[in-house]
Amino acid sequence: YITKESRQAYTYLETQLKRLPRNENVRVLIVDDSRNTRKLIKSYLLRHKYLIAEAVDGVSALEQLEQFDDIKVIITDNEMPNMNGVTLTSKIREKFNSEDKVIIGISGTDDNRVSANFLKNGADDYLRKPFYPEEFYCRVSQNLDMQENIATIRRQANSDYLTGLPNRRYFFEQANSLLKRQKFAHQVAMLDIDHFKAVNDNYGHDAGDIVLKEVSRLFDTMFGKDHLVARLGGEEFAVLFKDENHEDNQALLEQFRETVSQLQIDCAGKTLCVTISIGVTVKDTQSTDEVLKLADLCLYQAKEQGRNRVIV
Ligand code: GH3
Ligand code: MG
Ligand code: MG
Ligand code: MG
Ligand code: MG
Repeated sequence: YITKESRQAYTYLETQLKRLPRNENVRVLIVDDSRNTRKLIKSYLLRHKYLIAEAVDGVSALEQLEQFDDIKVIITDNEMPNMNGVTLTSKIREKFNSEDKVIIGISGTDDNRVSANFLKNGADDYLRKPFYPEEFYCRVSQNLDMQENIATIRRQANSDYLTGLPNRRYFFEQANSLLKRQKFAHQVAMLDIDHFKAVNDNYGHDAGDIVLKEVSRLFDTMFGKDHLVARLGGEEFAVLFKDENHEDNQALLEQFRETVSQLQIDCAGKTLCVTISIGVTVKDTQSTDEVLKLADLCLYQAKEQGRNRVIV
């Protein structure tokens, strides 16, 4: 027999659960040698639709992390056979920072040094057993919020607002580290839309923005998956090729140039056409600046020779 109140309470719970759809993709690893503690934490988490993985000690926790790459949170006890929680925490931190994996230490001890040890070794938070479910949920979801906020800020810092492409900052950061450990001479191309100022002058800045977005989308589709691409600024783009197939890449750039020249871009009832010039260089160097300068020299020649062409 279901009372009106219990039905209301149930409906309320259902709505609460529906408001937490994010949890459905978040896997939490519960590490504790006590079967009862694991069971309790698991019941809390399942109620909020988290995915679960379990481990009985630090060693099996590391195995679970290998097996499930969707684990975002690790809740770990300290005192366990084989490997304790503090050691597990420091081992996880050798590979992953808080952006990748949130670690929450738990322990039944009233020794304050345990919480200090957890935090010193890279845990994000600590909970004393036994804990109230409300506090438990808050700690887990607040740490996840933090993780998500950092990811958002990082995404924003690395991408260009107008086109969504990686920005100059990201390009230099990635190119620097790629060129530092390069095993072969990388090919780099600079691209610049021809007479772009005229697009703005003739059709307005908004039309210019639409052209930039359209060209960027095509650029990203053709090169973004396999190579490092960016909008360096204005109507200038760059791609650093991650493979050694120089001739194939050149052919791809030629194909891109051709496709851009055939684009019919729809801007408030008008159809716009643009062309793009491309400079390509191959240089065994560790300096992103230097390789871009060389590509820019080729780009300059492409402009000099009449635009809408690829110069190597
Ligand atoms: P060239 O063929 O020699 O490259 O000529 P250009 O007109 O493309 O080159 P120029 O450097 O003279 O002009 C680039 C223009 O790009 C000027 C600037 O107003 C415009 N621009 C830069 N960023 C943006 C943007 O985000 N949106 C729009 N609409 N225009 C932009
Ligand atoms: Mg224990
Ligand atoms: Mg330019
Ligand atoms: Mg220019
Ligand atoms: Mg230009």
